[in-house]
Amino acid sequence: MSPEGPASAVAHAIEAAETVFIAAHENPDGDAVGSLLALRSMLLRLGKEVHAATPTAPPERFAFLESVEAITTEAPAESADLAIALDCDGAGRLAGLKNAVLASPTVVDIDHHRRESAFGDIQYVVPGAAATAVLVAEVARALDLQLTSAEAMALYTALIADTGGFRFSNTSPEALRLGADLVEVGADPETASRELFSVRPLSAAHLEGRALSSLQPVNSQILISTLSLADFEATGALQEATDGIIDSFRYVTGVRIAALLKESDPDVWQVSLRGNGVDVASVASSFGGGGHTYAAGCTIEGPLAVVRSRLTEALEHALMEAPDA
Ligand SMILES: [Mn+2]
Repeated sequence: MSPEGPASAVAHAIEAAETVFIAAHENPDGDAVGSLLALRSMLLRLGKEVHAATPTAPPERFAFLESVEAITTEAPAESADLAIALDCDGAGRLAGLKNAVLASPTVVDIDHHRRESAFGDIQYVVPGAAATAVLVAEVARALDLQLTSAEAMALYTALIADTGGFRFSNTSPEALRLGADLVEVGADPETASRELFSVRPLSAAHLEGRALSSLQPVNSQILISTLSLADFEATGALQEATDGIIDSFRYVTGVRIAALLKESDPDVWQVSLRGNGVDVASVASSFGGGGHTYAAGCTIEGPLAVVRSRLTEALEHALMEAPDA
């Protein structure tokens, strides 16, 4: 690692490369897409040949971001000089792109998730950072690049995605200062918040209605909502329409753990967890998932009743371990 710190080490690796493959995690969220687009634009301005990809395509909601259509789901035909993975808590999150990323002569891991081990030759992993976007902004600084308004918009979108619009506990002075800097160089906060958090099809509103009517308390502190494939079929909503639904019941009075189970394939349940002062990352990782202390996720397979009871047991255990509210 260079003595100036990991952002400079990343900058040097970028300067030394001609071709760069940048990738973010599957089911890319705002931080993944925004960080990827900003870094892509920065690299293009430096004259690099850039290939930007996510293992699964960015959701339609990100269409307002410039050049989002340039993100492919394919690995580059030829190995790039440098590969940079963004916002991945482990190389496994690169799914189908993992081998192509790891095949590059130099691999950089830029991320802010809490996890066991980093990967790659250069690790710029700061679990305390509010978003990967914060680290990408540091790389811009290390490269001496002034951000364009499109880059600022992409990073601002990433920042509000991971801080819930500057509402979550990761809303640090650093995150707020970066937000201000990004608005100063052209990010549009109203458009970013509206497109990211509010605009949605009617089918998504109907799906949220089903999620809320299915709310079942396990006890006074654990609340579980379930959306089956039948719910998606009946409403016509897409899988990604569940974004944000869990936050609409997370703060029901007295609740310390909220869980949303959504069926992505028959008997395959994508579990989102939110803890109010309760570590849910450990629950997610016990099922092979991961995430942040108070916002994590995992996949559990099996019939709903079995999945629910396994999850409930783990959640009750996490609650027992947690400090009193
Ligand atoms: Mn992130």
